[in-house]
Amino acid sequence: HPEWQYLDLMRRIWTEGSERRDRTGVGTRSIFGATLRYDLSCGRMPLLTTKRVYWKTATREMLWFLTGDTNIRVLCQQGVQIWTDWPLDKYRRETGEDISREEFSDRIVKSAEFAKKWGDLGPVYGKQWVDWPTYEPVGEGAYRKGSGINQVAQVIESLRTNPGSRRHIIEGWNVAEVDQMALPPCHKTYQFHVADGRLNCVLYQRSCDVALGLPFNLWSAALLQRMIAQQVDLDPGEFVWMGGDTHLYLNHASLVEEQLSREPAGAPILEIIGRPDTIFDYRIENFEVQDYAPQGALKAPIAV
Ligand code: DHF
Ligand code: TMP
Repeated sequence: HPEWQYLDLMRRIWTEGSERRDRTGVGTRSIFGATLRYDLSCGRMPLLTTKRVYWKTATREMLWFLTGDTNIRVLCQQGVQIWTDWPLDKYRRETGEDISREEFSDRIVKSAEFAKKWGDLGPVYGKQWVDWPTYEPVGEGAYRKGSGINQVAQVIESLRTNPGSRRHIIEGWNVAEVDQMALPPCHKTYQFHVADGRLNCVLYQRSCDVALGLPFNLWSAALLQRMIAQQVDLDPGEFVWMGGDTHLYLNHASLVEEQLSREPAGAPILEIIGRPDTIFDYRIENFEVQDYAPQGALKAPIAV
């Protein structure tokens, strides 16, 4: 079962990882450099069965990236709270107000003005993917903003017109702007590849929270690969995940021990209903998962 790769990685980090202090102060066990490979043929997806993964939440996040939006308001409106903790942390630090996550999210939804002031994550994934900033010289060392680059649209165009290219890349790591981001991109580089009529994808993730982030990241990247494959009329091929600092937070011990006592079972299938006109027209209703009977959800605190 392909999921043993995930469980083996988790076990290896937990038993052999180096203990390191990290930005959040929580502490991790970590290894540097890891690879996972999944065959996406016949609708198969890297969706974990040893715990329930909220694939609709991850899907809504991916669709939000594709709109270019970087404000959490649209996520909060859909009840998706996976990005709320970071703006909330900033709000608490800057105002000193002791506000719950629920109330903060409500205020983001109720007031466009509040959301504008407090809900933006900076130029994160969405912005870089579909509107990478450019600058044009206007003489005497001065520059003005040029029109942004839509990397996703360009990759789809290059896959159609020049499938043999080795330059099908979507890059999130804008060196000039990382310091304006609430979190610099973790899943930072996607590369696509066409061989034998199939679309393959490599994702490079510089930093990976194996217990909470990785289950979402695997699903989301494979989802992006499936949507792009549909748009360029190729079958989905292999998805290869590569991690840099691949870690488990020390406060995830009970999740890790419970999950490592479970065994994977079943092969969930993603069906894409219909064929939207462009990569930017997919809606949550276009996705249906079959044969997904996961074991129970596992809760753990997220390091902010
Ligand atoms: N920081 C850290 N420390 N780890 C992360 O995985 C992470 N991921 C981010 C932003 N910052 C991060 C964006 N993605 C959850 C999953 C993915 C995600 C953020 C949060 C999460 O909390 N998952 C829980 C709850 C899911 C839900 O609320 O629907 C889970 O049990 O999977
Ligand atoms: P860092 O910026 O100090 O590396 O912290 C980011 C943390 O968030 C780290 O634990 C990795 C985790 N993370 C994921 O695993 N996947 C994601 O998609 C995101 C946004 C973060």
